[in-house]
Amino acid sequence: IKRVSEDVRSTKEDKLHWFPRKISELDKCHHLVTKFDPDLDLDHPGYSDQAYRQHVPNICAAQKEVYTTLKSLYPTHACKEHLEAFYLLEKFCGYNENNIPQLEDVSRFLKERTGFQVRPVAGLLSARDFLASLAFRVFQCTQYIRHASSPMHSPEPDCCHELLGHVPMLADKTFAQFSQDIGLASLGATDEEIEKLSTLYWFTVEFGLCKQNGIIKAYGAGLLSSYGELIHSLSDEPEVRDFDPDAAAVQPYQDQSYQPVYFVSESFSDAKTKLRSYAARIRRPFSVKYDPYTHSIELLDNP
Ligand code: NLE
Ligand code: FE2
Repeated sequence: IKRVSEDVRSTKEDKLHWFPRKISELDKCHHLVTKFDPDLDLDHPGYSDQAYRQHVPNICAAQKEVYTTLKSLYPTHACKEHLEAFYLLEKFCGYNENNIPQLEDVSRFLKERTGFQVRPVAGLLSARDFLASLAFRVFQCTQYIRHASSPMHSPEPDCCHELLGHVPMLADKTFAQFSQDIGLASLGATDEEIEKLSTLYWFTVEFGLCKQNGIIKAYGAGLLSSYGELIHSLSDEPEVRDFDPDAAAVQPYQDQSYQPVYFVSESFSDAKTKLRSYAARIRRPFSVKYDPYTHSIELLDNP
């Protein structure tokens, strides 16, 4: 493997989508999509609720119920990695039903465990920008909270989803690597590949199931933050298929209601191996390597 020389690099890149090379360039990965904006989306439960739209604190209403109901389901429904981290987050990071933890504390916790960090984002990011940040082990977090009228399921990510669904999982080493691998695969990818990678992300990081001691558990953040869907996903209603990245990457999905189809992985390391072989087949004129010392991306010539 050798470094791509500067001149080769610039000609190749002309045809490529820009992507961040160092962690500070994530400041440019801030493109928001207007979907689910309570000011613009007539179907949003907050559209006709002025107080919600003006961010009048409505914390207690939604938060307490979401927290306590989910917590009561975790022992039977969540994978063991989530359970372990959730226990630590309660102990050390101020997780409880009356409190919304500070992102800074959460970030400190994650950095110690897997080097992941969270940063606030003002709304819903474009898939390309969101995935690019994962390449640097940065997770961009929404900060608003779901409307109190729908505690059991929110179609959009909110702080309950980020803090209860994503954060505990990002504390696991194998899962953290899996997440970063999706991010690395996305850098400079075509729009079609981004679409497939975000679908793959959807059926794993968001809605993935896994087997543990022969029993199916949830590891997807979208399940672990929605008690309605968490129960649904482990009931006999949905269809459950073995995880296959090629199939998951093109499986149609919707983001309004519960999923009719889930993919179940044998383990995180199995999912990681399968994802790596999927990613290796994405055609790019270079390969990428993350340098954890400088938090930057090295471009390598393809062999
Ligand atoms: N449906 C999830 C929840 O209620 O927390 C959010 C999913 C975000 C992709
Ligand atoms: Fe999410």
